[in-house]
Amino acid sequence: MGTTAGGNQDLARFMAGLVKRNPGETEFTQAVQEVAETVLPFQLAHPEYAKAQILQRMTEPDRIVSFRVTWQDDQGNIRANRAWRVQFNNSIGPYKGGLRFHASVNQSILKFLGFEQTFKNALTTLPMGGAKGGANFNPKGKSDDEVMRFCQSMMIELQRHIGEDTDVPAGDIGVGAREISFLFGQYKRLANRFAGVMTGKGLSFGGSHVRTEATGYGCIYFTQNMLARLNESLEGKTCVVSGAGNVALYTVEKLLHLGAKPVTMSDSSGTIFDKNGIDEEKLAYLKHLKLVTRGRMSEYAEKYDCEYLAKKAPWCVPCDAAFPSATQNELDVDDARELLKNGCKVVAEGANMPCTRDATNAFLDAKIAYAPGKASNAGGVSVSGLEQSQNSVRASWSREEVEAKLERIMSKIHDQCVEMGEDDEGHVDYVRGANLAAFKKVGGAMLAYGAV
Ligand code: NDP
Ligand code: 2IT
Repeated sequence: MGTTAGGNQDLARFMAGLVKRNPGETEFTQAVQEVAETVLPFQLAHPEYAKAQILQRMTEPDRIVSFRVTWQDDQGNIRANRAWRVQFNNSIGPYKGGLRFHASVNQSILKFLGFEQTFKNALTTLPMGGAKGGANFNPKGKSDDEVMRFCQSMMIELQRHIGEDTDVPAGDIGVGAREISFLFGQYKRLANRFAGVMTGKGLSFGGSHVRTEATGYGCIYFTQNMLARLNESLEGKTCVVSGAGNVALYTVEKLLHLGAKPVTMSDSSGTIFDKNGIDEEKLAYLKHLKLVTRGRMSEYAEKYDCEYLAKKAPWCVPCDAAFPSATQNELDVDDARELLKNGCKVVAEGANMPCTRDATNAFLDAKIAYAPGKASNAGGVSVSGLEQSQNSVRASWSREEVEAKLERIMSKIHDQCVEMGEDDEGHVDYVRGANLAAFKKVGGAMLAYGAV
């Protein structure tokens, strides 16, 4: 928020330099712009940060490893994909962040995700730096054997760059329990050591209870915290959720625990709108559909005879609360206006940067309870951090213990946002709060290290 003419000029200059250094990287530029709008004025008002060029340094990854992954498909054809690990910032702990497998993956997307991850991880209160990786490999329609061969080939290179005190990857879009198992099994074989170098592992080989559920559950815990400040709750609220993957499924599950009424979910082909609400039995069907048979949401619409909005997102459905949980830029300014017009009062991002910049601004201007992903979806990486702790001391904490810790962490993330984002009238700008709290933490460590 460059409130002065001078502030706006500084921001414009800063962004022009960034765009020039990162040509064509629109997602990365977008993520930095959102942070710079709040953080640059803060840096300029604090000469020690300005002198040390903290924001400038934080927008340049420590390193990017880019490599080819060659594998063989079931027909015997040789296939080649491009993969990356973006190690963004390890000022407050080893690099940490997921791996994404999707046809759209490129360096710009992984840089935006690694940059955001640095801020998110700082908010968790756990000692984790920020990173992201992945490949332009499309797992859709591939057999288990093909996915296994791809993962094993990818790890041949990735294993050189990761380690429990160096960089600890996990899952993201297209990388779930199956992929993590193939990747970790290959690491263990290549390195001849069993160590906590990845999170999201199976329970019998070093995984943590509640990691699978953590992002969705955490997003709803965060929402509960926002609503509690307003003397409100989720009970009885109509909720729209996008996506049908790991984050969306457990967002719906926690909404049901709290007596809310989720009415939509979606995939890249369309949205199901179930007026009667997605209940526990329908959710069990969905988990099987998405995680076992890897089917499409249209199958749900047929089975339960509900409305199917082909090629559409859920944002036209009237609701009290919205949880975008699929992918970046899935909700634009027209969608935001429609949600607001229909009375939506709460938006919590399960995905990373699902709202375009204009959509975010529409929510901020309307002063609804709006949580940016780096705060509200931090539950996943938080339980990853707890998995790392358990691996370090070779312990396995109970489900109750991990869930209680997750709930406490989400509450602490919320409180940091309030501390840095509350205005004189008591309204909280969670974007501002999250950006400033994280910047102070990571930037403070960088200041202490001097010019390195
Ligand atoms: P999954 O792969 O489990 O599910 C992704 C879902 O989003 C699928 O339903 C998919 O539909 C849909 N989707 C993906 N890309 C697109 C697209 N381009 N257009 C429309 N729909 C799309 O991923 P996750 O649930 O793990 O991740 C969802 C979001 O949450 C991502 O932004 C991720 O970065 C973020 N996140 C994930 C965390 C985690 O722990 N897993 C933690 C924090 C954030 P389809 O099957 O048709 O592709
Ligand atoms: O975006 C994210 O926070 C994740 N995909 C989870 C990262 C992790 O290391 O658990």
